Amino acid sequence: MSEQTKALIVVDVQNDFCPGGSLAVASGDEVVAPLNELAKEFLDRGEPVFKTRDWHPARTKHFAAYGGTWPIHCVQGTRGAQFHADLIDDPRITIISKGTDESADGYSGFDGTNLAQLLREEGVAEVWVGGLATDYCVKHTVLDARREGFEVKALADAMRAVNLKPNDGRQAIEEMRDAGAEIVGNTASAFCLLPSAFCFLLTDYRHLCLQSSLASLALRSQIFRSLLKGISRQASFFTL
Ligand code: VGL
Ligand code: ZN
Repeated sequence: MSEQTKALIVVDVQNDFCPGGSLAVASGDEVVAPLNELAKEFLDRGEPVFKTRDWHPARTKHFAAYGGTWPIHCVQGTRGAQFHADLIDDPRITIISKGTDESADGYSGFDGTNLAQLLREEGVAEVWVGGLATDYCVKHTVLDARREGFEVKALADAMRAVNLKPNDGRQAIEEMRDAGAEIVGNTASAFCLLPSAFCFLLTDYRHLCLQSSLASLALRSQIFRSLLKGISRQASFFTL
């Protein structure tokens, strides 16, 4: 359990990436609850929380209409670019706008922003990253965080993939791990030989205990009992 200063980075939990949005990620809205929980814990401990937002000009080579890959999404000032209505909103959270350059994709929260500088100013050594989408903005944010010298925990339960190709999410997790990010949460169970429900339980348990560095034995056993009740819900792993 490291005691270095941590920050939480919540990547692009915006309407256009959630069900009903123009670039909807399957089950994208499922990241809201776990990220809200974590954000509250970070804020309670006085640790910094950042929310990035994809914040494109109306005309950018990022969009298929202008030679890029994607349908129009997250145009500055539109409803689609707003954060999901249930995502935590708090004056202590710093919003990082990215993807504002009309000649670049701007997937990473570090690309063309002052995020690295802000993290260093706050003495942050380790970032926890989740959000949307695993195979694009989360992945690029994680890889840049490693390049910038931060320790990274990638929150597998609190991210979802676009999966233009079916394995993209899985592959993105591998790339993040290869770059030195620690993958916490359910994805670890993909390499576990125990029956899957049991793996989910154990990886989730480990994850939750990691989250609460002060977790007493009593709190841990409480967490364990509540996880036992929630095993069936863990099937969401397969949609990652
Ligand atoms: C993203 C595709 C296009 C993301 C942003 O937030 O992952 N994906 N723009
Ligand atoms: Zn975009």
